[in-house]
Amino acid sequence: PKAIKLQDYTPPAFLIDHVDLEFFLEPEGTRVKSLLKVRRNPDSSGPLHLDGDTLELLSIAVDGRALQEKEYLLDEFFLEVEGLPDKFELAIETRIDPVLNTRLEGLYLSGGNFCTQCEAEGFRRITFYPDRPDVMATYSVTMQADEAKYPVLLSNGNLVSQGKGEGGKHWAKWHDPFPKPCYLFALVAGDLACYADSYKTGSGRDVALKIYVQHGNEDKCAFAMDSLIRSMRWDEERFGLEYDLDIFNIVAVDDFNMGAMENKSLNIFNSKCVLASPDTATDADFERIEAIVAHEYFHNWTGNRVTCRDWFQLSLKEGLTVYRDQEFSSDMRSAPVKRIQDVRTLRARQFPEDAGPLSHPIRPESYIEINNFYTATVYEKGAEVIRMMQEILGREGFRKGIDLYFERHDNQAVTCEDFVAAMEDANGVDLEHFRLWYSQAGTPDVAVTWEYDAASSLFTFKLSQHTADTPGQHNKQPLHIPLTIGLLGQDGQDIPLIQQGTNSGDRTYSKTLRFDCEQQNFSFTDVPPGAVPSINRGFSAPVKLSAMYSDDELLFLMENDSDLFNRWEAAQSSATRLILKMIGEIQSGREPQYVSGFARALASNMANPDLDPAFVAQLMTLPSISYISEQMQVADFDAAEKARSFFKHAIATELCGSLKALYQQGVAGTAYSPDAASMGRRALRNAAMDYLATFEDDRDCRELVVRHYETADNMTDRMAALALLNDFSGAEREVALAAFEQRYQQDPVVMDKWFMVQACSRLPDVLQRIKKLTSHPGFSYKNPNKVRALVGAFASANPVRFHAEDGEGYRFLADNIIHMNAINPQVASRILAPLGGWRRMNPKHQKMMKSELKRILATEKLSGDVYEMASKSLG
Ligand code: DPP
Ligand code: ZN
Repeated sequence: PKAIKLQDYTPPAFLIDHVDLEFFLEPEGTRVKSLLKVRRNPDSSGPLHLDGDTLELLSIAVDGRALQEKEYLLDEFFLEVEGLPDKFELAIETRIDPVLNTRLEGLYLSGGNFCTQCEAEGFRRITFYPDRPDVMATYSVTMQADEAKYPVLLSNGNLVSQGKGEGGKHWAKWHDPFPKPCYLFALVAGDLACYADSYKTGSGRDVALKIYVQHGNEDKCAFAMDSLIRSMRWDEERFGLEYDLDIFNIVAVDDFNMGAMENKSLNIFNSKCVLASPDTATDADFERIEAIVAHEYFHNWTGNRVTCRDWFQLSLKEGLTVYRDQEFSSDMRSAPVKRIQDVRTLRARQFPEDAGPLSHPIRPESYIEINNFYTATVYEKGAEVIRMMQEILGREGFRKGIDLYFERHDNQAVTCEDFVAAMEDANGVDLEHFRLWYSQAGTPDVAVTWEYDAASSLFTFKLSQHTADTPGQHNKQPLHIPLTIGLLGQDGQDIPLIQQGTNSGDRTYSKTLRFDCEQQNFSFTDVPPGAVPSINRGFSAPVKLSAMYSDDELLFLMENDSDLFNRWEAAQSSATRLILKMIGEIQSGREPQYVSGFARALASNMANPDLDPAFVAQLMTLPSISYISEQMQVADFDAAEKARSFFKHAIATELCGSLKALYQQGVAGTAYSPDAASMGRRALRNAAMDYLATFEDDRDCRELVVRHYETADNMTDRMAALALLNDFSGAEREVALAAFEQRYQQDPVVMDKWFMVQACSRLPDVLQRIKKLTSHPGFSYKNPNKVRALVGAFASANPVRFHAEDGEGYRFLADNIIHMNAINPQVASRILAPLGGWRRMNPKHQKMMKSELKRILATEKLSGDVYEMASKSLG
């Protein structure tokens, strides 16, 4: 397979103004008639190039005249026509087989219903078309199907007309007045229940809101609907962006490669990202649903009204839209807790990606398969880059930039460069240096030391930055890093910051430094002795920080920092440091040593009535084994697991009394509600239980967890207990898992949790159990959620067992990737990344992992998706 390069971009030779599609829907053999209004692009030249994949061409005609075979060039993946007039109508008829479509790209069947997924390049599996985002057209779509089997017929835009056909068929015609690229096309035909509501926009437009789900799931739509309405209001208030059509539809399907898709006015969702009830969804699920509903809705402006010129610009819409959904969730819930969660995700997914063989800039320069670039880097780091611009320009300045962006580019397909230019022009600033974040990969290492001169009361930060080489990128430049800092006095209070050489008029307690050289100093005057710096407050920049804190200074920040993010950060740094030390002791055969300062600082936060329980729960959650292992030269997951468990148990022993009290306080029963305060209380109580469960050999504690499971009146509590029981080696585990299965076997969304929790068990026989589960009646290789829950979770979230000494974990993953390659290459390639982690393992494991990668690469009919991931991972 060949790489596609950003530098090779050329505008399309022909543009399309309008698309008229007609579908005759049948599971085996759907006919698609397409009528295109085409005109030559004055800015380009060449033949008309139409993409096509797995299509049977039935006919092609230009201005009503059928073309002979010698008049066009038909290849496996395209159709080209030369010698065309400047303006013409092109009629094409194709045949496709939705029932055979297991890749879930293009038109396929899920639960017997027709649905589509066209981003990034699925439309070419429906009809011949210039399948690239810079060709934008208006669409009319008519579909005809059996009325009894498919009573609901949906597409983008407004319903224009509908009627009955012959032989039990009916039809509907939809029209979307907004020009769009074909990746935003969608069609749904099926037997679905509808949950309806409405919304009045700021300017008075009435919008009908509908969520379509399988019959029986109507009672699980209320929260998604509420999230949608709050998103619509929020986007008006925060960004002045109103919805632009009279209908907004969401359809939930069980078989879906992604979380959800922002097709114009017809969002299609993975059902796990829509359906929620207290009995079936955890608090984390509720939060995720709220965020994804918002994300897809926000795409209506950032993505749909203004879209990407080419797929290298993916972060233009994804980074920006993730940033917007993060801000929304932050306003709906606790801002510091949201920031902590987002940084956890960034560190768990993006930092390792950027430090490994798949590292790429947020605007990649080449790809083999674009589906491989829906990455944490493009999404989450992309959002961080947008956040930094807001940090630099201020909230109002950022809003001015957004306004100008839409003023200039509405209904256009543009580039990341256009976005940054709008930010610059609206604010009269120069972001030339900042732009490097778009093209330079890798996480910068920022080292901070400081000096205090008592005689002059001068406190000096000494900053240095370095970004390590990444594949294909060497000798990195220093970046423009907005680094927000503060200073705490010995009393724990913030000290006013007076930067040397600047007007000391404004009293501020946090300041964003423009750190844009390899080494730079920043001095502050009138600082009393003993001040402790707080650095990268709110995680103002996505960097790896090393600062010369003493152990006591970290604990001091953990107890006192007014910036709650950094208070949490201090706890994470402190715990990481302690656990790494214990790992060293375990590796050299000694007993790990426990120091109690951390527990005392934790206890003081637990006892602080001014703190949000959701925040305290975050503070109590120790860094993951994966995160800890990433701080080691050579990963040792066994030792990391032992050290972390030892540490947790020691904290639990020291704080046993307060943990039990915290747990008891939380019991007071109120009806379940998914609001932030109730979630926080549950999180805190479950965090306390998590520590108490480390007394695994104590009967009372085992019983506490069992009782927690049995008496839970919501999924959050039930899953919290099940996750703990799942690691117990006694009968309790089997009893609980069986009860759960019994209760939820009819609900595929909930059964994903059941598969996943088992895939993540610490018990030594976990792989045997997983293999058995692949033949469970609820499991299917054709359902991406199931593959991700069982196989994906094992490889990415159970490092201790995945990296088992005998290499069986690697072999299992490779077997599954090879198997999935033939069914659904996108899913196969998405679960491959853990094998690329070989560089950080010991020589024995390196060898085993590399040999599995080689085995994958030797597979016959290897997809471009898997080829790209495996070859890059092997290096
Ligand atoms: N559906 C994916 C998302 O919304 C791709 N656009 O991010
Ligand atoms: Zn998106």
